Amino acid sequence: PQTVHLKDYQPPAFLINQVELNFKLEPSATLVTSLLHLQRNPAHPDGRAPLVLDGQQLKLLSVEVDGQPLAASDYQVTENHLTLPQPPAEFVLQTQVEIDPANNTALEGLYLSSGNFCTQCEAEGFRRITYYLDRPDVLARFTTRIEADKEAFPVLLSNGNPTEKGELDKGKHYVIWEDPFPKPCYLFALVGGDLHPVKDSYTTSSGRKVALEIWVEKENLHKCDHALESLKKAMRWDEDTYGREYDLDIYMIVAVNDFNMGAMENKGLNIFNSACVLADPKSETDMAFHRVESVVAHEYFHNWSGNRVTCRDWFQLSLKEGFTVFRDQQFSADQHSPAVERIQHVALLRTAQFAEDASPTAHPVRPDSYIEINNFYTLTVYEKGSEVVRMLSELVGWDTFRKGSDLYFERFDGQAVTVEDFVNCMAEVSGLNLDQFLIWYSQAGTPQVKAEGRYDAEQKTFTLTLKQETPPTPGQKDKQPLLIPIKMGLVSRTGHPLPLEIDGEFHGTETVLQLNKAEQSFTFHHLESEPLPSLLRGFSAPVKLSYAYSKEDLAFLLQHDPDGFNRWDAGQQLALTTLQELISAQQQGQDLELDPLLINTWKQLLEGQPEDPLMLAELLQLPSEAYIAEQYECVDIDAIHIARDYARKTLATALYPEFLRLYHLYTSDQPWSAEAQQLAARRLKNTCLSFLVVTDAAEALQLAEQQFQQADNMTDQQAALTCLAHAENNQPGDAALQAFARQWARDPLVMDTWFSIQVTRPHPDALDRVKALLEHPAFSMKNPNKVRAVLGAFAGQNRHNFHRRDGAGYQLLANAVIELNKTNPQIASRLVLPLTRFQKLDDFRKGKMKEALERIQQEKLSPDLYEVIQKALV
Ligand code: DPP
Ligand code: ZN
Repeated sequence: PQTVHLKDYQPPAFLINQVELNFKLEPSATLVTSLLHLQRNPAHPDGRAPLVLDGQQLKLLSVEVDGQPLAASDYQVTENHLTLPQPPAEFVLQTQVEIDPANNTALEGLYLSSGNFCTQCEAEGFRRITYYLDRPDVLARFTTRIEADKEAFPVLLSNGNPTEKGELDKGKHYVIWEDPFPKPCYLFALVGGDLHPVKDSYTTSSGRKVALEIWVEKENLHKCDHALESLKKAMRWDEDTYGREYDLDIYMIVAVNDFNMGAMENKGLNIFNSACVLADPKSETDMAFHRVESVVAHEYFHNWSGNRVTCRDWFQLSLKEGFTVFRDQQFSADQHSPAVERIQHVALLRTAQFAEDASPTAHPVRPDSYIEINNFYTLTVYEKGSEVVRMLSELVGWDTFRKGSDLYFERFDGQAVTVEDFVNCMAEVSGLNLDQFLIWYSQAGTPQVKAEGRYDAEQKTFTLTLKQETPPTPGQKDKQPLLIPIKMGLVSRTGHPLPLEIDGEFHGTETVLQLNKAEQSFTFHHLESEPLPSLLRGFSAPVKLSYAYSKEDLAFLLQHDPDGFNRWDAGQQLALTTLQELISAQQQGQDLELDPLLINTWKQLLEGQPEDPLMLAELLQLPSEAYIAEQYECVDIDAIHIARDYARKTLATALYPEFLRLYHLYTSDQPWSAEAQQLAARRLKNTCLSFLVVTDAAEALQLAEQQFQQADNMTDQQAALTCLAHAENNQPGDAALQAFARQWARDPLVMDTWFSIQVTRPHPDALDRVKALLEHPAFSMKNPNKVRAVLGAFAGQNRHNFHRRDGAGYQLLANAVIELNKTNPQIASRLVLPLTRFQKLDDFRKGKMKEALERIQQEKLSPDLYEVIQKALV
């Protein structure tokens, strides 16, 4: 496999102005005829360069130039290319190919999902449909004619507007679609199938009426309302917040069951994993509702950040993804609790993304090389990329950021651009020099910031010293200091925010320090007594910040920090410190004893009438095993699990009456509603239930059983089922699981959660259950959602069982990866990642993991898997 480097970028030798595609859809032999209006690109250095088109797994039937068939000697065909050595400067190329959607298990290009035709072209799937310049900087106008059997495929969709349709002989029909906006081929989409629409319309701020359509299988028609409402909210929000209006007359979303990603922002025709569009309260949880809303918004926002302005090359992927994730996070914060939204994003970032940034597959937000671009749709490109955009917005301020974004969209509309183009817009409107800031895009690894505070009682000053260091990552030994915005304040020991005076300048009670050297000090004046610093408010930079707080300080900040995010984080640090003491005790063979400070702090949280029940539910989450592991250079899987489990049980036992009181307080017999208060009540109540049940009290199990049977919504039903199925005594859980499977056997999305609940069972029988579930009739290796629900959830969320000392968890995953390597390389390459995270484990487990990887390496690997395994085993 070949490595592609950012530094080798060259503009394309040819441009394509116009594309006319003609599809004759047949499951095993679809005919694709393509007419490309080509012309030499004056920006290319070599005016005599050959035309090299990308194409994979295509059966080439004919090639014509300006209507004249070419002889076989006039072109070359290889596994990946069709080359015309001496083409004219401007001409029309017609190719005809045959493809086999029915056997396309990779789910890239044109494939069948539940009998319906659909496409996935990002990043490089279009080359599996026809010969083309499959790169994002070639933008063309597309006309698409689709022909198919009318009975089997009554609905035929593509990008843009439908311009013509009609009946043909032999029960066939056709539709022609025209997309007026030039686009790269990764945004092409086609759908053909027996689908049904839910329709609505939206009037834009300038008064244009847009038809909205969600296309699903008949049995899912009742699950579309939430996506439709979310779409309308997102359209309004983007007008209000970014001044961006939708541009076509129609916006369509199609739900498909087999999909590698969450969803895809094809121009005017989004294709979605059904898990990210369908939602009904009876069968989907509040979390699923939230996911649908945010993914619908995300894909909609791409219409500007991605489609109207796109990426020059795939190294710039974060240009559209980081910015769009930032936009969808802002949107969610505006719809819900901003602090809780922030908490949940940060929790994901600093477990999973930080782990990625410290792993063999670590890469900068803008990678500088890749073998398979599909391997770079990562948390680093998406989530860290979004953090980088967030820092920019903090540095220049929202109003200026908005000006910069307007400038970016105006200046680059219809173009394929780079990260520098975006950052330069921000520099231009703000007048700031952002050269150092750009290092965030090119330097991998999570920066560590050590903070130290010194109070001088005589001078009445507090000096904060900040040191930054980024650990080496593969291929990047030496790191440069970054520009790190540290939002902070000082809190008095009586719990009041203090005015900040630095070098005679007043900053109110909150400021953003700009750390841009390896070490820097900031001195605050006129402080009558020693303050407590509240640092990195709102998680203002994606760094690991440490400060030597005492546990009492943390308990104090948990109560008094004016920043909601930092209150939560103080609670997390308090719990973490307490858990780390238990872990040490466990490692030294001592008896475990939970610090009463944590119990008392939680007791205070649980007393009285909670001000913010949603936030309280967040405060009651103990740090995950993955986040605890992040704190160690050498990770003790078993001690972490035992300590956390012990802490949970001890808290649950000590605070049983408090949890029970709140459980009842927030249990109501009102019917389900999506309203915020109810949503918060469900979350808090179910958090309490999970603590009650770990005590194994008969009363608690009964409450869970009762809730399981009586729930009128999936949030409550699933929460109760999880409690029962994760209880040590497996009897009530197994009975509930059976009942649940009978109730929901016909709903594949609900069955996904049924699988996940079982494979995340924290007891030693989990692995055997996974093995049995892989044989279950509802499981299929061909369906990515099922693979994620069983194997992904087991390896990712059942850490200590996946890391069993006998290596059986590793072997199980390796077997699945070997199988998927042959059918769906993208999914195989994702699934293998947990096996590559052995750096901080004990030698014994390391050995077992490497053994599993080496066994996979014996196979004939796809480029996807080759790249990951080779990085892991260097
Ligand atoms: N479907 C992916 C996303 O929207 C890739 N563009 O992020
Ligand atoms: Zn995206």
